[in-house]
Amino acid sequence: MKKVFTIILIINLFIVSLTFADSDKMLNETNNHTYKRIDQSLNWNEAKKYCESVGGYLANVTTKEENDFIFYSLLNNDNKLYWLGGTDEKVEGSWEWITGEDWTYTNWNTGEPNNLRDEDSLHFYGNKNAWNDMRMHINANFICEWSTGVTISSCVQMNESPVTDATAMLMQSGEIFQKVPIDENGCYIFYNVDEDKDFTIVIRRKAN
Ligand SMILES: [Ca+2]
Ligand SMILES: [Ca+2]
Ligand SMILES: [Ca+2]
Repeated sequence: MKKVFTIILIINLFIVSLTFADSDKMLNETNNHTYKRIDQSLNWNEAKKYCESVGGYLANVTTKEENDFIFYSLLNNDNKLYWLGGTDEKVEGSWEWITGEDWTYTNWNTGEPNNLRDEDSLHFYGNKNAWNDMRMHINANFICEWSTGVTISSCVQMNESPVTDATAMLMQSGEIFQKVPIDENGCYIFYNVDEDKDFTIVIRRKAN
């Protein structure tokens, strides 16, 4: 009886290790950004948070070169789906990258985006060099990206709660460089901050 149990355990361990076979962190020499394929099945918001927790962001694909690097160097020609950092959650049909980079290059599959039953987040097909919009709560694997800039992630403590009506602003020479909402936990994230420049972070809360 003990022998049988041992064999089953080994088989189970083998399956688990196959499921979590993330790629290596790969450097794209044309933009000096690094990327990693994460083979964990998470919904879009969880995948976004995962990348941020390791100092990066859900990949933003702004050129054909970057798109093809991800498809040919990181994806496995499998039938899985891979989240990218694009969304039209705020305004239906108005797609944007989570880093605020310009939404100009696209690689939609034929007939996409079709917003079928309210699809607001972007994924790559593992076996087709094309994108599709999919509902945010569906679980998929994903691609994290790291740029040469630093990502600043922080949470603010305010006396009163909630803090969801607040905005964090990255200011330089009196001008706003990035503006991001503060989430339900009081946290904000600035992407691709140039660490050689002085900057100030201003938390602004809407007046009641
Ligand atoms: Ca990118
Ligand atoms: Ca949509
Ligand atoms: Ca779709």
